[in-house]
Amino acid sequence: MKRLSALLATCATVLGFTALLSPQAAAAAGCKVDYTFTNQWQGGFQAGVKVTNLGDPVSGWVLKWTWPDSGQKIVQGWNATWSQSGSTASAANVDWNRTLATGGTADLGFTGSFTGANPKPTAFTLNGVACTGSVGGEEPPPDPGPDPGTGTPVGINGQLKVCGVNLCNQSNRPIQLRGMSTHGIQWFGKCYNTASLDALAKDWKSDLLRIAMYVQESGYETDPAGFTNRVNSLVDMAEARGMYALIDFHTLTPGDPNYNLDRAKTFFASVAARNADKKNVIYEIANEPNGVSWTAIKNYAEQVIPVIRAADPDAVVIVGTRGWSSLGVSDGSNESEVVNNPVNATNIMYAFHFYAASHKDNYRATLSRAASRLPLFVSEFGTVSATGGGAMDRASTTAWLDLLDQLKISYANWTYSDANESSAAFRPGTCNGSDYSSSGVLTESGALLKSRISTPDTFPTS
Ligand code: IDC
Repeated sequence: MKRLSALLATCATVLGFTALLSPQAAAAAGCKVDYTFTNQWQGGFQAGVKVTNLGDPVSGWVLKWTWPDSGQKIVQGWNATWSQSGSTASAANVDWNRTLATGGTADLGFTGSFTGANPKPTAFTLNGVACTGSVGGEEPPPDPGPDPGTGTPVGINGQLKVCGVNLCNQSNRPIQLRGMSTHGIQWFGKCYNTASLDALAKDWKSDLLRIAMYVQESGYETDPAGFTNRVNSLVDMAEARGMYALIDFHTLTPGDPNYNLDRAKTFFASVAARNADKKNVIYEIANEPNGVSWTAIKNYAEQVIPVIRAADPDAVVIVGTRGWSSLGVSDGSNESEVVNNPVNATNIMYAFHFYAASHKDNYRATLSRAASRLPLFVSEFGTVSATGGGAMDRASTTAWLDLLDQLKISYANWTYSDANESSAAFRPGTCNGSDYSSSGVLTESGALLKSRISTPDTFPTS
C-alpha cells in the first residue's frame, strides 16, 4: 500500500498535479525538522530548515508549518518554492531535491520579517503527515517543560494562590510581585522581543509581565486567533525567563465588560486550556469597567471565571472594579459595594488602578482601608496623569509605591514601551533598536520604575 502511494505520488508529481492528491496518498510516514535561527536583527531574521524524511522514500513533497505568532512573513527563501497563506508557510521541493530517500535530507532556508515575538514553529507536516521526529513506534523523549530557573520569581514561588487578602506562593507565604505592563500589543508588539524581555527579567529583575491585549481599538476583535497566539507566545517568553505573565483582557471602551462577554468566554477558554499546566499565569478578565454598575461587573465575572476554572482550576483570577478599576472611587462610590457583594468565586483578587498625578490621598485611603477586607492587585498604574501623559508626579508615585510595598500589594506599571507619552518607560524609538539596558534609553518614569522594581525581592520559602 505504501509502495503504491509512493508510486502514485511520483506519477502525480510528474504529471504536475500533486495538489490534487489527498495528503495521505503522497504521505511520508515520519519526518523530522530542525528549524534554527541563523541570524536575527530588528524586525528580521534568517532561518535554516533541515527536513529529514524518516518514512518511505518520497518523490515530490511539501513541508508546512504554522507560526504560533502571526507576525512572521517569508521575504525570500531558497532551495524550495516558498509560499505563505496567513501564518502558514509552505516549502515545496524544487526539481533537484524532489526525491527524498528514507533518511534523506533537504536543507532549506529563508529570510523573514516579524512583528511581535518570533517564536519557532513547533509543528511541521511533510505531505500532510505530522513530523514527530520518530520512526515506527518510537516515542519522542518526554518534554520536561521549560525550567523556570532556580532563583527566578516563578522558580521560587511556583503556583500562586490567594490566601486571605494576600497573594501567596507555593510555601503559603504572602508575597508581592513587582513588574511592568506592556502597552497595547496591537501597537507596540515590536517592543516585546528577546532583548527587551531579557532586560526586563535580568536588569529590571521584574517579577511579572502584564500582557495588555486590547479587545477593541484594532485589538482582539479584529483577529481572535492571531491575538490569542501572540498572548500565548508572550506567556512562553515570560515563563522562559522565570517571570509571571498576567493575561489582561484589556477592555476599555465600551466600559461595560458584558459587551465583550462572548469574546471573553472564547478567549479565556482557549488561553486557559493552553496554559493550564503552567505555573506562571494569572488571568485579568476585564481591565477597566467604566460607566457600569458593580452588579453588572460581578455578573460578568461570574460567567467568565467558571470558563477559566473548567480548563485551569488553580490559577489566580483578577476582577476589574467599578470606575476604571478604582473600587468605585472614580464614580463617587467606594470598596463597600464589593465587600458587601463579593464575586461568588474563590482564588480571586480585585483590581485597583491609579495614576499618581491624578489619584492621590482619597484613593490611597480607600486602598489602605480595602486592603484589610479584599485581596487587591494593582494590575495597572501610572506615574503620570490618567491620560497616560503629563508630568510625572514623583512624590505621589513614591507615596503610592511605599504604600504598596508596605501592604505587600503586587503591581504592574503602565508601560514597558517606547510610546510617545510620559507613562512609557523607554524613549520614543527605543524599540527600533536593540538596547533596552542602558540608562540613556529610559524616560524619567522608566528610570524611577526600574530603580524600584530591581531591588531584591523578599520571597519567603518557609
Ligand atoms: C492609554 C494609552 C494611550 C492610548 C489610550 C487609548 O496610554 O496611548 O491612546 O490608552 O487606548 C488606562 C487604560 C489604558 C490607558 C491608560 C492611560 O487602562 O489603556 O492607556 N489608562 O490613559 N486607565 C487609566 C489610564
